[in-house]
Amino acid sequence: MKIFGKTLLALSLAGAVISTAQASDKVLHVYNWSDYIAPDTVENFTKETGIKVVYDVFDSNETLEAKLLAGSSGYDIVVPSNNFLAKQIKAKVYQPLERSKLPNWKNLDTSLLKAVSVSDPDNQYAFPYMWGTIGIGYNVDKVKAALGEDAPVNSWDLVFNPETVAKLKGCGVTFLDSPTEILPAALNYLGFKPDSTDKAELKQAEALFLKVRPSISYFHSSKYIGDLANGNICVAIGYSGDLYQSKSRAEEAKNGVNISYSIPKEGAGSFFDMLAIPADAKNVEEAHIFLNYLMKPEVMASITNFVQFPNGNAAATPLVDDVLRNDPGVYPDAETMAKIYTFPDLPSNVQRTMTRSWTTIKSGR
Ligand code: N2P
Repeated sequence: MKIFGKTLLALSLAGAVISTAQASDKVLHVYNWSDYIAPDTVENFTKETGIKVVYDVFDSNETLEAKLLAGSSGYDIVVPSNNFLAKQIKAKVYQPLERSKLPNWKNLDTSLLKAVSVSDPDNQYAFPYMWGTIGIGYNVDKVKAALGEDAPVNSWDLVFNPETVAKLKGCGVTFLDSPTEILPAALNYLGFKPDSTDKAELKQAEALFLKVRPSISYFHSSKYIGDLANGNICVAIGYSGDLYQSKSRAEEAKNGVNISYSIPKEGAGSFFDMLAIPADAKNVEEAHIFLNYLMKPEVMASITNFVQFPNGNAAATPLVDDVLRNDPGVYPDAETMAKIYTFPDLPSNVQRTMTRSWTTIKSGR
């Protein structure tokens, strides 16, 4: 009996070793936006599940889309924005999610799910990870020094009024390198609908950009976080949480750089980034385990607390730091919400027109 017991123990130990070895063979390839996860999320996931994660980053929907459309991206999880989703679903680049493997789905924000179902009926292929606004991040002291106490930091005048932005040229003004998110801001500033697809109106948005182009240092969608924090630039049109991260980095560095974020009074765009599994993913089981892990309220709240973007998980909200929850720049209140617009689904021909215009804008002629 004793021997039998020992044998059993030995057998089960061997079993344990084998299953750990198997677990550590499991791998998952994640392709997410840069600066969009907490520093310990992936490590904690691996500790809990034994699944190794190969984690790559991008900073534009266009980059992600090119990889997905080319096929064999090698990724098991990707994070497209909602306005790119409908077209990509039609192009069959995603596979339907298996809800039975996602018991934590119940934690998601149902009104947000409904809103994004415009691009993905019944939320078959994707669900919201994080969202945010596109507004103005600025160095409070440098902007004041250049434009005085009345600097229009709450208005797109700051960057679209040629005389105003010219005075900021010396300290550095940057924009996201994102035609589909930035051209709408110019359209909106000109009094057109931000989702206008009218060629003549888009031409006027391009003309506006060409006027302010000499005052713009660069177009890039992630570099500004560090540059604003270090004082290398003074105004960045960027993603809300990224600009808050820039502010946090400056505070941690104690370098005297004081950064603020504003959602301009004329209105601002909002984006919704969606978690999805490519149709040709190799590690579908692991992908579902990762998605379900991300839907845990405590996991999602810890990500929001670090990246400072609101998330799509209703159950996580009470766990988010009060300072963030009460900051309308992070979690827009009703008044702020009223001036926020969304980016609609993007037909390929409109996207092409915008991309062409963007090339002209960036080259400045
Ligand atoms: C993350 C940037 C937010 C993603 N760093 C914009 N879709």
